[in-house]
Amino acid sequence: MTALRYRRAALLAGLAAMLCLATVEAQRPRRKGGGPRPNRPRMADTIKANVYADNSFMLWINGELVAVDSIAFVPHNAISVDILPQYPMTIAVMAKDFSDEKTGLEWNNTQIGDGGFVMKLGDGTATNGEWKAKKVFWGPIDGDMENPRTERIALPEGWNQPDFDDSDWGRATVFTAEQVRPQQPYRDYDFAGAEFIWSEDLELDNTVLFRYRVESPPNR
Ligand SMILES: [Ca+2]
Ligand SMILES: [Ca+2]
Repeated sequence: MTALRYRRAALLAGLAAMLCLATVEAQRPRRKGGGPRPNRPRMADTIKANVYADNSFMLWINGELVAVDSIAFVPHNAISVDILPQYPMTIAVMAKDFSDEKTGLEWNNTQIGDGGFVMKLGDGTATNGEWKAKKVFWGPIDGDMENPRTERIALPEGWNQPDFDDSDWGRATVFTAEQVRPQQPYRDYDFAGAEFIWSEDLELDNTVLFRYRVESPPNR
């Protein structure tokens, strides 16, 4: 091969390589606005949230609804969902003891039912007396089953959002498992270290809001 031929062949090979690189580059998916690709959340980044409520609940994480108890009344089911934690993390829960809207009673107005809520996250966060609680529906007032009356207050605006000011809410009251008497699904999931909470009255407070803020991953 002459020197000229050799240089021409090298030039062609170089051009082909550049063309190939350009094609690969053109095929690479691009993000709008360019810039480095953000780290996509992976399943490995998620943690389990185990939740049990007597009788039902809705759960918001950082202002987004992530779980709704699919069975409103009986049986009391436990739910385990994957959530993507981002800290600081605000947990907001609406928990409901099943009760008639007008009387606060259950089972065709024949008895006063009780509530109870427990939750444990894979990062170690668990319900306890540090959580904030606010009752928004309660009755029968004074436990009066002869003349049952209930009271309800409007949900505070933005109560389930991270920036909501819950400083005037009280702390949750802790109850023992013996008091709440959870059904079997409670024992099918890991709730070790988590405590049953409610507002002050396990029987008469029927709809309760909870809030808890996790500043950083407790396990790390
Ligand atoms: Ca009740
Ligand atoms: Ca109940």
